Amino acid sequence: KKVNIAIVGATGMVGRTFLKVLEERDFPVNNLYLFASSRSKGKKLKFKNKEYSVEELNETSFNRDIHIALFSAGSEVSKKYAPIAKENGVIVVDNSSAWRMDKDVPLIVPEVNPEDIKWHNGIISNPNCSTIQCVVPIKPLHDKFKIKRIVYSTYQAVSGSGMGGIKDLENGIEGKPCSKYPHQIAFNCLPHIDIFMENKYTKEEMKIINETQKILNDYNIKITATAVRIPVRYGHSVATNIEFENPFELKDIYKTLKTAKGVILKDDIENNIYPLPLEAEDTDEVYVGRIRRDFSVDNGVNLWIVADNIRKGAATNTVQIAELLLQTI
Ligand code: A2P
Ligand code: 11C
Repeated sequence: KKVNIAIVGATGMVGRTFLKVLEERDFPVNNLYLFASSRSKGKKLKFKNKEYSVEELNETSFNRDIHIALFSAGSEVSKKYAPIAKENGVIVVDNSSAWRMDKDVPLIVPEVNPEDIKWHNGIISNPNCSTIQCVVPIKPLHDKFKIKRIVYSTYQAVSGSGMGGIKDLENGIEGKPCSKYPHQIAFNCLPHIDIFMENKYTKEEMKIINETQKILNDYNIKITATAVRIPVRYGHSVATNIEFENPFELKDIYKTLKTAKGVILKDDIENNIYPLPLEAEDTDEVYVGRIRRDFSVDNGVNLWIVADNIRKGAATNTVQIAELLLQTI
C-alpha cells in the first residue's frame, strides 16, 4: 500500500535527510507534502527526481488525506501542530523532545522496542539522538547481564543543533562570532547542550537519562550523564560506563554485540581500530569499540559508542518507525 506523507521542517538538516532516507529505503510514498516556515514558502526540494514545492505550515495544512507526518521543526512547532495533525487523523512521528515523556506516547527505537508501536494514540516520538545510539547496543547487554547503573559522557556533533550549529563551527574557524552557541565552538568544547534545569543538569542530560529508562522500560536502572558539544560536524560519540547486576566474561560482551541488530563492532586496538565519527558519517549503523572491563567495580564495562546523529539518531530512526506503522495502516 502506498501512503501519503507529510514532512514538517522539510528544509532543515533532519527534514532533508528524511527525503534522502525515504528514497534510499524505497518507502512506498504516494503523495508527498513538504512544510516549513514562511521563510521557505515556494522553495523547491527533490524527491525521486521530482520537484516538490515547500508550503508554509499552518493550521489547515493537515486538512487533507495524509497518513503519516514526520515532524522535525523543533519542540514548539511539534507542541502546537502535532495535536492538530492528530485531530485530522494523521499519525505523527515526532523527532522533537515535545512528547517523548508523555505517558500516552510510545518512544521507539525499532531494534529495541518495536512492540510499543501497538499502543500509540496518534503521536509516536523519536528519541534524542544520543539516546538512540546508546540503547541499540545496551538493550541486548541488559537482557543478558541486567544493568544496574550507567554513566554516559557524550561528545556531540554541532549538526545536532541543526544548520545553525554547522554555521557556528564554520564561522568560528574563520574567526567570526557564534550565534547559536553561547561560546565559540571551533577549537573548543562546551559542557552545555540545551537549557540548564533546576537540578543543574542540562535538559540534554536529563533526556538521555529519562529516555533510556522509558525505552528499556526499566525505571530501576540508575543513570547519570554529562553532555558535551565538540567541534565535529556529524556523528555523536558516547563514552558509556555500565555496571551490571550479574558477572560477565568480556568475550560474552563481544559475542552479544557482534550479533546485535544494527550494531557494528570496531574493536581492534592493535591496528588502531575503534569507532570514529568521520567514519560513521552518512551511515545508519551504531559502532561500538574500546570495549574493556571497568576494574573499579565488580561487574563493570566501558564502551565507546558512535553513530551519525542525523541519520540513525534522527531521520533513519524516524523512517524506521514509519515502516513499523506501514503494517498497521
Ligand atoms: P525554515 O527553513 O523555513 O526555517 P534546522 O533544525 O536544520 O535548523 O531546521 C529546522 C526546520 O524547522 C526547518 O525546516 C525550518 O524551516 C523549520 N521550522 C522552524 N520554525 C518553523 C515554524 N514556525 N513553522 C514551520 N517550520 C518551522
Ligand atoms: C543535540 N541531541 O545534539 C541534540 C539534538 O532532543 O531532539 C536533538 C535535540 C532533541 O543538540
